[in-house]
Amino acid sequence: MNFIKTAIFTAALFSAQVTFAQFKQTPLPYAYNALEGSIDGKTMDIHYNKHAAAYTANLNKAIDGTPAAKESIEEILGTISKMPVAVRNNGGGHYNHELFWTILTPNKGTTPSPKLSKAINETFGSVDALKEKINAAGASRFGSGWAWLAVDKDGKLFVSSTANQDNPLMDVVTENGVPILGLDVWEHAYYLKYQNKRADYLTNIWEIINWDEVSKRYEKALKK
Ligand code: MN3
Repeated sequence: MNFIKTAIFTAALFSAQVTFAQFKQTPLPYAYNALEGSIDGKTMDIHYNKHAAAYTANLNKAIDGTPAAKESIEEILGTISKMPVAVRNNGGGHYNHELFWTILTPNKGTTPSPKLSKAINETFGSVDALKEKINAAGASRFGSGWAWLAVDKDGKLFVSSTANQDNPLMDVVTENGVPILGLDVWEHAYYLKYQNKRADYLTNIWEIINWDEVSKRYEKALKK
């Protein structure tokens, strides 16, 4: 009898979890230790399975039974000023990490597409100048946050930084646009390997940037 009760309870609990799991984590497209040299395997494991997983789960809880449960993540973030703070923090956390995993790769030596390369050179002078600008934005972010390369409504590239889990899609930030590259500068992204040396983490991460993915996102952002 107890067994049956437990089985029914477990089934009910499982189906309840499934019904409100609106957003899911995309499987990591490489092994946890594939980025060693720039980011260690233990950091990737904890970052993906604990930190990022919690944002996704808590976003689903925060929107359960609300109109936001039927919206895309981009729609939610675009009207975030009208949402509870839990949706802002966890919705941003979900979106930002889903982007972050894809713009990293173990395949070293990818380069910006000719079109993105031209836009980078016109806007920042060179890819190296862009890296410096993003790293400066990330290094000077006090506390936790992100450094971004994004495309504004006129199709122009810009670099910005946001606090906590905010991002350029949100209607609460001053520099709005579509992010195409985002660097996580929360301590949880680098502390095990780098401790207080955020600048070293930011230097080494360029070895594993997936320029193919950033270029794809650039093309997509231009069409919006
Ligand atoms: Mn993070």
